[in-house]
Amino acid sequence: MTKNALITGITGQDGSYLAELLLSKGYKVYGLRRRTSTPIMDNIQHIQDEIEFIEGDLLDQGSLHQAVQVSNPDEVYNLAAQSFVGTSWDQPALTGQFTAIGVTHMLEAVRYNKPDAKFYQASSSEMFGKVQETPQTETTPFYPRSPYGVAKVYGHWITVNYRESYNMFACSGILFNHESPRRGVEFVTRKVTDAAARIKLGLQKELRMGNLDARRDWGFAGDYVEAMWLMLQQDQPEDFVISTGETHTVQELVEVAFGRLGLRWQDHVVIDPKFVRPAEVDLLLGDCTQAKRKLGWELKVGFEQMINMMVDSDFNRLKNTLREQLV
Ligand code: NDP
Ligand code: GDR
Repeated sequence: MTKNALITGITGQDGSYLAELLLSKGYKVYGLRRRTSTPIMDNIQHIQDEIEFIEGDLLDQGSLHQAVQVSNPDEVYNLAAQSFVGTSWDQPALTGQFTAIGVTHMLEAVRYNKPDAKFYQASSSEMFGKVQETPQTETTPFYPRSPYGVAKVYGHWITVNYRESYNMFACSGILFNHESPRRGVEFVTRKVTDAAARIKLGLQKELRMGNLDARRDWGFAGDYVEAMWLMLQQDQPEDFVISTGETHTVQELVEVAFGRLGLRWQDHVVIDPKFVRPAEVDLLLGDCTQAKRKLGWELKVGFEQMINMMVDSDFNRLKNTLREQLV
Protein backbone atom coordinates (compact mmCIF):
# COMPACT_ATOMS: atom_id res chain seq x y z
CA MET A 1 0.00 0.00 0.00
CA THR A 2 1.29 3.49 -0.87
CA LYS A 3 2.46 5.44 2.16
CA ASN A 4 1.85 9.17 2.50
CA ALA A 5 4.60 11.47 3.79
CA LEU A 6 4.33 15.14 4.73
CA ILE A 7 7.58 17.12 4.60
CA THR A 8 7.87 20.64 6.02
CA GLY A 9 10.85 22.56 4.65
CA ILE A 10 10.53 20.79 1.29
CA THR A 11 12.29 23.62 -0.60
CA GLY A 12 15.40 23.39 1.59
CA GLN A 13 18.48 21.24 1.18
CA ASP A 14 17.28 18.29 3.27
CA GLY A 15 13.68 18.53 2.10
CA SER A 16 14.78 18.05 -1.50
CA TYR A 17 16.97 15.00 -0.81
CA LEU A 18 14.34 13.45 1.44
CA ALA A 19 11.60 13.98 -1.16
CA GLU A 20 13.80 12.24 -3.77
CA LEU A 21 14.40 9.33 -1.41
CA LEU A 22 10.72 8.89 -0.50
CA LEU A 23 9.58 9.17 -4.12
CA SER A 24 12.10 6.47 -5.07
CA LYS A 25 10.52 4.27 -2.39
CA GLY A 26 7.03 4.77 -3.85
CA TYR A 27 5.69 7.26 -1.28
CA LYS A 28 3.09 9.87 -2.10
CA VAL A 29 4.97 13.03 -1.06
CA TYR A 30 3.23 16.16 0.22
CA GLY A 31 5.34 19.27 0.79
CA LEU A 32 4.44 22.21 2.99
CA ARG A 33 5.52 25.37 1.22
CA ARG A 34 5.10 28.95 2.37
CA ARG A 35 3.90 31.58 -0.02
CA THR A 36 6.65 33.96 -1.20
CA SER A 37 6.41 36.68 -3.83
CA THR A 38 9.39 35.20 -5.71
CA PRO A 39 9.39 31.46 -5.03
CA ILE A 40 12.80 29.74 -5.09
CA MET A 41 12.32 26.17 -6.23
CA ASP A 42 15.91 25.45 -7.35
CA ASN A 43 16.36 22.39 -5.13
CA ILE A 44 13.15 20.64 -6.16
CA GLN A 45 12.57 21.85 -9.69
CA HIS A 46 13.45 18.41 -11.10
CA ILE A 47 10.80 16.63 -8.99
CA GLN A 48 8.17 19.33 -8.51
CA ASP A 49 5.62 17.57 -10.73
CA GLU A 50 5.75 14.52 -8.46
CA ILE A 51 5.14 16.46 -5.24
CA GLU A 52 1.76 17.63 -3.96
CA PHE A 53 2.36 21.08 -2.48
CA ILE A 54 0.29 22.45 0.38
CA GLU A 55 0.56 26.12 1.25
CA GLY A 56 1.26 26.78 4.90
CA ASP A 57 3.54 28.32 7.49
CA LEU A 58 4.87 27.02 10.80
CA LEU A 59 3.40 30.11 12.47
CA ASP A 60 -0.10 29.53 11.14
CA GLN A 61 -1.70 26.74 13.14
CA GLY A 62 -4.76 26.52 10.90
CA SER A 63 -2.64 25.91 7.80
CA LEU A 64 -0.81 23.08 9.59
CA HIS A 65 -4.07 21.41 10.63
CA GLN A 66 -5.13 21.59 7.02
CA ALA A 67 -1.80 20.22 5.78
CA VAL A 68 -2.17 17.15 8.00
CA GLN A 69 -5.83 16.68 7.05
CA VAL A 70 -5.13 16.93 3.32
CA SER A 71 -2.03 14.71 3.32
CA ASN A 72 -3.32 12.12 5.82
CA PRO A 73 0.31 11.19 6.47
CA ASP A 74 1.80 7.94 7.68
CA GLU A 75 5.02 9.86 8.31
CA VAL A 76 5.67 13.54 9.05
CA TYR A 77 9.17 15.01 8.65
CA ASN A 78 9.42 18.41 10.34
CA LEU A 79 12.42 19.99 8.63
CA ALA A 80 11.23 23.60 8.36
CA ALA A 81 13.12 26.12 10.48
CA GLN A 82 15.09 29.35 10.42
CA SER A 83 18.23 27.25 10.06
CA PHE A 84 21.11 29.74 9.74
CA VAL A 85 22.90 30.17 13.07
CA GLY A 86 24.33 33.59 12.12
CA THR A 87 20.89 35.06 11.45
CA SER A 88 19.61 33.81 14.78
CA TRP A 89 21.47 36.64 16.55
CA ASP A 90 19.91 39.22 14.20
CA GLN A 91 16.39 37.73 14.48
CA PRO A 92 16.38 35.87 17.80
CA ALA A 93 12.66 36.16 18.47
CA LEU A 94 11.62 35.09 14.98
CA THR A 95 14.08 32.19 15.15
CA GLY A 96 12.40 31.14 18.39
CA GLN A 97 8.96 31.37 16.78
CA PHE A 98 9.91 29.27 13.74
CA THR A 99 12.49 26.89 15.11
CA ALA A 100 11.07 26.31 18.61
CA ILE A 101 7.34 27.11 18.74
CA GLY A 102 6.88 25.93 15.14
CA VAL A 103 7.62 22.40 16.37
CA THR A 104 4.78 22.59 18.90
CA HIS A 105 2.45 23.81 16.15
CA MET A 106 3.37 20.82 13.98
CA LEU A 107 3.03 18.38 16.86
CA GLU A 108 -0.40 19.80 17.70
CA ALA A 109 -1.49 19.48 14.08
CA VAL A 110 -0.47 15.81 14.12
CA ARG A 111 -1.96 15.13 17.56
CA TYR A 112 -5.38 16.51 16.56
CA ASN A 113 -5.61 15.18 13.01
CA LYS A 114 -3.45 12.04 12.68
CA PRO A 115 -2.13 10.99 16.10
CA ASP A 116 -0.83 7.63 14.86
CA ALA A 117 1.42 9.25 12.21
CA LYS A 118 5.13 8.85 12.87
CA PHE A 119 6.82 12.21 13.52
CA TYR A 120 10.45 13.17 12.84
CA GLN A 121 11.97 16.33 14.33
CA ALA A 122 15.14 17.85 12.85
CA SER A 123 17.27 18.29 15.97
CA SER A 124 20.83 19.54 15.71
CA SER A 125 24.36 19.14 17.03
CA GLU A 126 24.17 22.90 17.74
CA MET A 127 22.29 21.83 20.90
CA PHE A 128 25.62 20.53 22.30
CA GLY A 129 27.17 24.01 21.84
CA LYS A 130 29.83 24.41 24.48
CA VAL A 131 30.46 20.71 24.54
CA GLN A 132 30.37 18.86 27.82
CA GLU A 133 32.08 15.71 26.45
CA THR A 134 33.74 14.55 23.22
CA PRO A 135 32.62 12.75 21.15
CA GLN A 136 28.97 13.73 21.60
CA THR A 137 26.36 10.99 21.92
CA GLU A 138 22.60 10.77 22.56
CA THR A 139 23.27 11.25 26.29
CA THR A 140 25.67 14.22 26.14
CA PRO A 141 24.12 17.21 27.98
CA PHE A 142 23.05 20.23 25.91
CA TYR A 143 24.63 23.70 26.28
CA PRO A 144 23.48 25.74 23.27
CA ARG A 145 25.51 28.79 22.25
CA SER A 146 23.16 30.65 19.89
CA PRO A 147 19.47 31.64 19.77
CA TYR A 148 19.18 28.94 17.09
CA GLY A 149 20.71 26.31 19.37
CA VAL A 150 18.42 27.33 22.23
CA ALA A 151 15.37 27.07 19.94
CA LYS A 152 16.45 23.60 18.77
CA VAL A 153 16.75 22.42 22.39
CA TYR A 154 13.13 23.48 22.91
CA GLY A 155 12.09 21.65 19.72
CA HIS A 156 13.93 18.56 20.88
CA TRP A 157 12.37 18.45 24.34
CA ILE A 158 8.85 19.25 23.19
CA THR A 159 9.12 16.26 20.86
CA VAL A 160 10.21 14.05 23.77
CA ASN A 161 7.34 15.50 25.78
CA TYR A 162 4.67 14.67 23.17
CA ARG A 163 6.08 11.16 22.95
CA GLU A 164 5.79 10.74 26.71
CA SER A 165 2.55 12.69 27.24
CA TYR A 166 0.47 11.34 24.36
CA ASN A 167 2.26 8.13 23.48
CA MET A 168 2.92 9.47 20.00
CA PHE A 169 5.60 8.00 17.74
CA ALA A 170 7.70 11.18 17.86
CA CYS A 171 11.50 11.15 17.64
CA SER A 172 14.44 13.38 16.80
CA GLY A 173 17.55 12.95 14.73
CA ILE A 174 20.42 14.87 16.31
CA LEU A 175 22.14 15.55 13.03
CA PHE A 176 25.62 17.00 12.76
CA ASN A 177 26.42 19.40 9.90
CA HIS A 178 25.58 17.97 6.50
CA GLU A 179 26.21 19.63 3.20
CA SER A 180 25.75 19.27 -0.55
CA PRO A 181 25.69 21.31 -3.77
CA ARG A 182 22.16 22.32 -2.66
CA ARG A 183 23.39 23.97 0.55
CA GLY A 184 22.46 27.66 0.98
CA VAL A 185 25.39 29.95 0.05
CA GLU A 186 25.51 31.59 3.49
CA PHE A 187 26.66 28.34 5.17
CA VAL A 188 30.42 28.02 5.39
CA THR A 189 30.98 25.00 3.09
CA ARG A 190 28.97 26.40 0.19
CA LYS A 191 30.29 29.92 0.76
CA VAL A 192 33.82 28.55 0.37
CA THR A 193 33.15 26.23 -2.61
CA ASP A 194 31.22 28.94 -4.47
CA ALA A 195 33.93 31.54 -3.79
CA ALA A 196 36.75 29.19 -4.83
CA ALA A 197 34.96 28.57 -8.15
CA ARG A 198 34.37 32.31 -8.67
CA ILE A 199 38.01 33.12 -7.93
CA LYS A 200 39.19 30.43 -10.35
CA LEU A 201 36.95 31.89 -13.07
CA GLY A 202 38.11 35.45 -12.38
CA LEU A 203 34.71 36.56 -11.04
CA GLN A 204 35.95 37.37 -7.54
CA LYS A 205 39.32 38.08 -5.92
CA GLU A 206 38.96 37.55 -2.19
CA LEU A 207 36.89 35.57 0.29
CA ARG A 208 36.01 37.19 3.62
CA MET A 209 35.68 34.69 6.46
CA GLY A 210 35.18 34.46 10.21
CA ASN A 211 36.75 31.94 12.60
CA LEU A 212 38.92 29.42 10.73
CA ASP A 213 39.67 27.39 13.88
CA ALA A 214 36.12 26.12 14.54
CA ARG A 215 35.85 22.35 14.10
CA ARG A 216 32.85 20.59 12.61
CA ASP A 217 31.80 17.02 11.84
CA TRP A 218 30.67 17.44 8.20
CA GLY A 219 28.74 14.76 6.29
CA PHE A 220 26.76 14.53 3.05
CA ALA A 221 23.05 15.47 3.14
CA GLY A 222 22.08 12.59 0.81
CA ASP A 223 23.36 10.09 3.40
CA TYR A 224 21.68 11.88 6.32
CA VAL A 225 18.13 11.86 4.92
CA GLU A 226 18.37 8.06 4.78
CA ALA A 227 18.87 8.10 8.55
CA MET A 228 15.71 10.21 8.97
CA TRP A 229 13.71 7.64 7.05
CA LEU A 230 15.25 4.71 8.95
CA MET A 231 14.28 6.31 12.28
CA LEU A 232 10.62 6.26 11.26
CA GLN A 233 10.79 2.60 10.19
CA GLN A 234 11.51 1.47 13.77
CA ASP A 235 8.89 -0.15 16.00
CA GLN A 236 9.66 2.19 18.91
CA PRO A 237 10.49 5.91 18.69
CA GLU A 238 14.05 6.72 19.70
CA ASP A 239 16.43 9.67 19.21
CA PHE A 240 19.71 9.14 17.34
CA VAL A 241 22.94 11.03 16.71
CA ILE A 242 23.90 11.07 13.01
CA SER A 243 27.49 12.06 12.24
CA THR A 244 30.67 10.97 10.46
CA GLY A 245 32.88 10.56 13.54
CA GLU A 246 35.51 12.87 11.96
CA THR A 247 36.13 16.52 12.76
CA HIS A 248 37.83 19.15 10.58
CA THR A 249 38.64 22.82 11.02
CA VAL A 250 37.12 25.48 8.78
CA GLN A 251 40.69 26.06 7.55
CA GLU A 252 40.96 22.43 6.42
CA LEU A 253 37.71 22.91 4.50
CA VAL A 254 39.19 25.99 2.80
CA GLU A 255 42.40 24.08 1.97
CA VAL A 256 40.52 21.18 0.35
CA ALA A 257 38.19 23.46 -1.67
CA PHE A 258 40.89 25.80 -2.98
CA GLY A 259 43.26 22.86 -3.54
CA ARG A 260 40.69 21.18 -5.78
CA LEU A 261 41.04 24.12 -8.20
CA GLY A 262 44.81 24.47 -7.83
CA LEU A 263 44.48 27.71 -5.83
CA ARG A 264 46.50 28.88 -2.79
CA TRP A 265 43.87 29.85 -0.21
CA GLN A 266 46.35 32.16 1.59
CA ASP A 267 46.34 34.40 -1.49
CA HIS A 268 42.59 35.03 -1.25
CA VAL A 269 41.15 34.50 2.25
CA VAL A 270 40.77 37.60 4.43
CA ILE A 271 39.57 37.43 8.04
CA ASP A 272 36.65 39.81 8.61
CA PRO A 273 35.34 40.34 12.18
CA LYS A 274 31.86 40.73 10.66
CA PHE A 275 31.73 36.94 10.23
CA VAL A 276 32.98 36.11 13.74
CA ARG A 277 30.04 35.04 15.92
CA PRO A 278 29.17 36.53 19.33
CA ALA A 279 29.49 33.03 20.85
CA GLU A 280 31.12 30.16 19.00
CA VAL A 281 30.72 26.40 19.02
CA ASP A 282 34.40 25.42 18.93
CA LEU A 283 34.31 21.67 18.43
CA LEU A 284 31.73 19.19 17.25
CA LEU A 285 32.43 15.48 16.84
CA GLY A 286 29.60 12.96 16.87
CA ASP A 287 29.52 9.31 17.88
CA CYS A 288 26.80 7.57 15.84
CA THR A 289 27.40 4.03 17.12
CA GLN A 290 23.72 3.65 18.09
CA ALA A 291 22.47 4.59 14.60
CA LYS A 292 24.86 2.13 12.96
CA ARG A 293 23.91 -0.65 15.35
CA LYS A 294 20.13 -0.19 15.64
CA LEU A 295 19.22 1.44 12.32
CA GLY A 296 21.88 -0.20 10.16
CA TRP A 297 22.71 3.32 8.92
CA GLU A 298 25.89 3.72 6.90
CA LEU A 299 27.89 6.69 5.72
CA LYS A 300 28.73 6.60 2.01
CA VAL A 301 30.36 9.95 1.19
CA GLY A 302 33.40 11.22 3.12
CA PHE A 303 34.45 14.82 3.89
CA GLU A 304 36.92 15.38 1.06
CA GLN A 305 34.75 13.65 -1.55
CA MET A 306 31.82 15.85 -0.55
CA ILE A 307 33.78 19.12 -0.68
CA ASN A 308 35.18 18.16 -4.09
CA MET A 309 31.63 17.38 -5.29
CA MET A 310 30.49 20.85 -4.15
CA VAL A 311 33.47 22.64 -5.75
CA ASP A 312 32.93 20.81 -9.04
CA SER A 313 29.23 21.61 -9.01
CA ASP A 314 29.81 25.35 -8.37
CA PHE A 315 32.62 25.53 -10.92
CA ASN A 316 30.56 23.85 -13.67
CA ARG A 317 27.45 25.90 -12.89
CA LEU A 318 29.34 29.19 -13.08
CA LYS A 319 31.30 28.16 -16.17
CA ASN A 320 28.04 27.29 -17.96
CA THR A 321 26.49 30.62 -16.95
CA LEU A 322 29.51 32.47 -18.33
CA ARG A 323 29.35 30.47 -21.55
CA GLU A 324 25.63 31.28 -21.99
CA GLN A 325 26.36 34.98 -21.48
CA LEU A 326 28.96 34.89 -24.28
CA VAL A 327 26.55 33.32 -26.78
P1 NDP B 1 17.26 24.93 4.88
O1 NDP B 1 17.53 26.27 5.47
O2 NDP B 1 17.90 24.57 3.57
O3 NDP B 1 15.68 24.73 4.70
C1 NDP B 1 14.77 25.24 5.65
C2 NDP B 1 13.37 25.07 5.11
O4 NDP B 1 12.44 25.55 6.07
C3 NDP B 1 13.07 25.82 3.81
O5 NDP B 1 12.29 24.99 2.97
C4 NDP B 1 12.25 27.01 4.28
O6 NDP B 1 11.36 27.51 3.31
C5 NDP B 1 11.47 26.36 5.41
N1 NDP B 1 10.90 27.31 6.35
C6 NDP B 1 11.55 28.24 7.08
N2 NDP B 1 10.68 28.91 7.85
C7 NDP B 1 9.45 28.42 7.59
C8 NDP B 1 8.15 28.72 8.06
N3 NDP B 1 7.93 29.68 8.95
N4 NDP B 1 7.11 27.99 7.60
C9 NDP B 1 7.29 27.03 6.67
N5 NDP B 1 8.51 26.70 6.18
C10 NDP B 1 9.57 27.40 6.64
O7 NDP B 1 17.66 23.85 5.99
P2 NDP B 1 18.26 22.36 5.83
O8 NDP B 1 17.53 21.66 4.77
O9 NDP B 1 19.74 22.42 5.82
O10 NDP B 1 17.87 21.74 7.26
C11 NDP B 1 16.62 21.12 7.48
C12 NDP B 1 16.34 21.09 8.97
O11 NDP B 1 17.36 20.36 9.65
C13 NDP B 1 16.28 22.46 9.64
O12 NDP B 1 15.32 22.38 10.68
C14 NDP B 1 17.67 22.62 10.25
O13 NDP B 1 17.63 23.50 11.34
C15 NDP B 1 17.95 21.19 10.66
N6 NDP B 1 19.34 20.79 10.71
C16 NDP B 1 20.15 20.99 9.62
C17 NDP B 1 21.45 20.55 9.63
C18 NDP B 1 22.35 20.76 8.47
O14 NDP B 1 23.57 20.63 8.66
N7 NDP B 1 21.84 21.02 7.28
C19 NDP B 1 22.00 19.85 10.82
C20 NDP B 1 21.04 19.65 11.89
C21 NDP B 1 19.76 20.11 11.83
P3 NDP B 1 11.75 28.74 2.33
O15 NDP B 1 12.36 28.10 1.11
O16 NDP B 1 10.43 29.37 2.07
O17 NDP B 1 12.71 29.62 3.07
P1 GDR C 1 26.71 25.94 11.66
O1 GDR C 1 27.09 26.11 10.11
O2 GDR C 1 26.68 27.23 12.38
O3 GDR C 1 27.60 24.87 12.21
O4 GDR C 1 25.20 25.43 11.56
P2 GDR C 1 27.88 27.22 9.32
O5 GDR C 1 28.28 26.58 8.05
O6 GDR C 1 27.13 28.50 9.23
O7 GDR C 1 29.18 27.50 10.23
C1 GDR C 1 30.13 26.50 10.53
C2 GDR C 1 31.33 27.11 11.22
O8 GDR C 1 32.06 27.92 10.29
C3 GDR C 1 32.46 29.11 10.96
N1 GDR C 1 32.71 30.18 9.99
C4 GDR C 1 31.80 30.70 9.15
N2 GDR C 1 30.49 30.39 8.97
C5 GDR C 1 29.81 31.06 8.01
N3 GDR C 1 28.54 30.74 7.77
N4 GDR C 1 30.39 32.07 7.27
C6 GDR C 1 31.71 32.42 7.44
O9 GDR C 1 32.21 33.31 6.77
C7 GDR C 1 32.44 31.68 8.43
N5 GDR C 1 33.74 31.75 8.85
C8 GDR C 1 33.88 30.82 9.78
C9 GDR C 1 31.31 29.41 11.91
O10 GDR C 1 31.70 30.35 12.90
C10 GDR C 1 31.01 28.00 12.42
O11 GDR C 1 31.88 27.70 13.47
C11 GDR C 1 24.81 24.46 10.59
C12 GDR C 1 23.35 24.77 10.20
O12 GDR C 1 22.99 23.95 9.11
C13 GDR C 1 22.40 24.49 11.34
O13 GDR C 1 21.05 24.62 10.88
C14 GDR C 1 22.63 23.06 11.83
O14 GDR C 1 21.78 22.78 12.91
C15 GDR C 1 24.08 22.88 12.24
O15 GDR C 1 24.91 23.16 11.11
C16 GDR C 1 24.40 21.47 12.72
